[in-house]
Amino acid sequence: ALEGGMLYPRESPSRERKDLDGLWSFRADFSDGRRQGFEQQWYRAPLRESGPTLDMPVPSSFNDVGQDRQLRSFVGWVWYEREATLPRRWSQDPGTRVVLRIGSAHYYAIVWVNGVHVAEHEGGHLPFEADISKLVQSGPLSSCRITLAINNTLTPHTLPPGTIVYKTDASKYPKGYFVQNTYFDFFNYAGLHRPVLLYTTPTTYIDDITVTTGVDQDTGLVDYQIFVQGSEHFQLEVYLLDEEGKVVAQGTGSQGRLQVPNVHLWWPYLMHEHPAYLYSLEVRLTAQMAAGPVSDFYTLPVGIRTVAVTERQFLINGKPFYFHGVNKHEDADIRGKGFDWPLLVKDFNLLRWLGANAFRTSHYPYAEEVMQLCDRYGIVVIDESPGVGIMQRALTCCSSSLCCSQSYSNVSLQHHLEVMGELVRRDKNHPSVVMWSVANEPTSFLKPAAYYFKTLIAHTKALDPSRPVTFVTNSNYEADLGAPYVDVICVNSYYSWYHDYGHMEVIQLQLATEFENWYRTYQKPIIQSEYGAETIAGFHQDPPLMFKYVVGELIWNFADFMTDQSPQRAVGNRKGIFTRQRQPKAAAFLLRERYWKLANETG
Ligand code: BDP
Repeated sequence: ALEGGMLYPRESPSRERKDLDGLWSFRADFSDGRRQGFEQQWYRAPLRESGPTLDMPVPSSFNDVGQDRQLRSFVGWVWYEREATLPRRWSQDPGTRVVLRIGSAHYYAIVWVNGVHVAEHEGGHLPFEADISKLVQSGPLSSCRITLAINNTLTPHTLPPGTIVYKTDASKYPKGYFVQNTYFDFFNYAGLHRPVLLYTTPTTYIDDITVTTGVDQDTGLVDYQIFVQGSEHFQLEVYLLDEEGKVVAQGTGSQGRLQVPNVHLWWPYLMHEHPAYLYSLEVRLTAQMAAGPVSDFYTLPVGIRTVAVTERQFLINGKPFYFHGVNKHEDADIRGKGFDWPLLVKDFNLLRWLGANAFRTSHYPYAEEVMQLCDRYGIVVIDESPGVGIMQRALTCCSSSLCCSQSYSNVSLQHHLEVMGELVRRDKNHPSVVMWSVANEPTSFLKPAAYYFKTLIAHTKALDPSRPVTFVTNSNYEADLGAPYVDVICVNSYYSWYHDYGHMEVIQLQLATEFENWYRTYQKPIIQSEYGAETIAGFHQDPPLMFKYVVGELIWNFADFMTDQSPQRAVGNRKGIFTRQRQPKAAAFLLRERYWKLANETG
């Protein structure tokens, strides 16, 4: 899954894009074992020929759009299909490369075009592609049929992990009865959650670009590396344009350093009067092919900034940065985890209203469009992998440590390494991303956690030496075996919420002890990466910066969100400072006061 680049599909003089969002045909495979679709090869002919279909909007989770309880909690294979009509030049010009791109399909996906298998992908939160040029150019067809089979089953080796438990007691459960257990606190929405599209490039094309930036006095430094596919004989020119469209630096070749005099740095939005400054890196490729010259153009937004961590501080452009923000979810009524522009813009407007300068993508990578908006709005991001609920002592799956050891097994680790590879490849060029989080609340006090997190964090740092790496812990400072390897300690705690219920008077003492213990042990800056909204009253009377080494606080959670049903969760998790419909609760007004105060003091 890691061959080649994963540049966001942008139109350019050499590239076209065709969005395939809208209504798709859909069917869930309710057969025993869920294999009927494969046995009957539903991808061979239009889906309506093998049985009834539903209209399914894309992007959206399939769970909440219908009235069918069975579909809402369906576990297994669902099938999506639609026809795409192609411009003739795509299907007739052998110099055109046609790519099918799926923004995300939760969780495991198999893709066919005109009945031919073209791609498979594991993991629900990252994009994948298939080059379908040969297929669309092989016949007289000017349309193609795209079929996806998507399976939302979570196992000890998926990210996030889960378990399937068969209930065999015939006096209590029907034959073949099973449940999907998960070890995280949000609903396992599934389907085509993000845009699906087709795009073109020439057959010799810009496949990937990696940019890292630095600053030397007034000069910005942009180190670039460009990967080209399709030919070994090509020329590359790169131009860096400022916001007025003026060329401020240029270079040639696959790699190099651009120097930008009087640089405008990318700043978080509260730290500068002209924050979030974005240059454009225009890459122009020319190649001599047998059929004649070929050119490809790609433009990448570039923010020039530095990130560094010291013993007590988190520095952006050399200045101490204090995270005052939120944890989010991709979650809303009806569409579930489906990408939605109005919701996205509303959320960013709310973040600004709140005075929040940062969020963590709890607990999985968010849509690429979200990351682009963070770059443009100057919102700082801790970019989290889907490593949530790793090796929870699963009560229902085992009384022994069987599934626990599976989640820290080599198979799981290998997949986690690959997911970090896909995440870094997708998000490496976003100036808003200042830190990677490899996991949330793993059982990092268990023995195998040491090797697991050492390996995972070292791997992530090797992929991207320019950013700090962390995971978010709720283990005790003495017991945590992953903490030695992180750059910033991120701790979740729910004082007077999950223990000492309601005793807000002990929060200050417990918080102080916890921070001091962590700092004494590791001499690393600390972020309070979660705390319950209901305890905010206890927080807001504290002096804003009690501890010099605490570099941030991210409230749990931005908005109410859906969870599985359980006695503790009345239609979802209600710790949002906004309702699920994005109306502020009283806590939002309190937090707003605190954040704007912090903004005035720290930026
Ligand atoms: C934390 C988890 C988060 C939960 C939250 C809660 O990281 O996913 O939703 O607790 O209990 O432990 O509300």
